[in-house]
Amino acid sequence: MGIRHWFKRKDAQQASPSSQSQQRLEDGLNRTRHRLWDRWSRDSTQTHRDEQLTHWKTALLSADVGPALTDRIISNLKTQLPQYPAPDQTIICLKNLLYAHLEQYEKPQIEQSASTVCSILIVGINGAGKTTTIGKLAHYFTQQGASVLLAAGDTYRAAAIEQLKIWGQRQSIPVIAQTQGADSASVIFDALQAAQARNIDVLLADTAGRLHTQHNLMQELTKIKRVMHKADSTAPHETWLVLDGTLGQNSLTQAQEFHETLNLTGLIMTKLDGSAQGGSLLAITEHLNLPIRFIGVGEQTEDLQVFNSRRFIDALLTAPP
Ligand SMILES: Nc1nc2c(ncn2[C@@H]2O[C@H](COP(=O)(O)OP(=O)(O)O)[C@@H](O)[C@H]2O)c(=O)[nH]1
Ligand SMILES: [Mg+2]
Repeated sequence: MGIRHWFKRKDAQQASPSSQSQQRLEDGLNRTRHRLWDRWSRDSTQTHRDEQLTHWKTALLSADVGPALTDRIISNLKTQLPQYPAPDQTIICLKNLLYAHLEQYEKPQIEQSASTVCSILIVGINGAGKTTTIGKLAHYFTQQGASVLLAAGDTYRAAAIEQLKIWGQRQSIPVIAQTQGADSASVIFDALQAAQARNIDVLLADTAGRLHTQHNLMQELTKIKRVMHKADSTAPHETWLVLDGTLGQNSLTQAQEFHETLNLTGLIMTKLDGSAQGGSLLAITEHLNLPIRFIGVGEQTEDLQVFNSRRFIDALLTAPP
């Protein structure tokens, strides 16, 4: 019985970034980069360390990195830098500290027996980007050589079912759906059984958006997990929360509550292309201690990237044009 390493298959597309996708990441993070780099001058070689650090402190806070992490980074910089560091030295030091922080939240692998369907449950609030992300993930896994099946578990709106079907049709990927108002857990249960019968590699299950404060709707998600478990005692293998990057750290409480109820195994942050607060990704990882699996940097199929901490920091700390 083999073990699957979805993100590291030998025959898969190389995970190492092309310069094109790094460019896309930089472009996506443009707003956050402007926040970080605003008023920074590379020519200020004679600027005292403290003055440079005042700049970076304000910059990190305005990019929503959060006060606790920002303070820690700044006080570490203070001990590491000479009194008059070259601005580039400051940036290299800053990058290294941020790498060290973020690296631990990178987990680019799912390890699982190859004989079972890898079932991934996608949850989050309305409009976070769940359905779109599932469409992009379907593409990603297909590129990795996996067969994929989608479950239209958002049964609240007919449009949501339709939206997922369109993603499926575009990529010739089967979608298991019922009609609007159907029981979400039973749609996902049927889909999991279908995936087992068809020997599918990856099941991606969509769910309706909900707020962490809506108790009954949160309970519905635990029911979905329970029902999946009936079809496969190891399912769901992953439960990923999709976070809207434009909300910055405002997502924190929401994420904590989802984690408490569902025991999440990862996060996906979307809309980093529309956010000036991409730094919140750093703060949120720290508070939740959960890996970031993917990030979304646009609405197209290819605007989803396996999260790579170094690439993310490099893109953030590349001055905007
Ligand atoms: N700019 C941008 N828009 C996104 C991204 N991901 C999703 N969206 C858009 O966000 C909106 C809501 O997405 P949807 O998948 O329907 O959210 P859901 O309610 O969580 O399923 C749609 O207009 C998507 O095109 C992203 O990474 N970047
Ligand atoms: Mg949706």
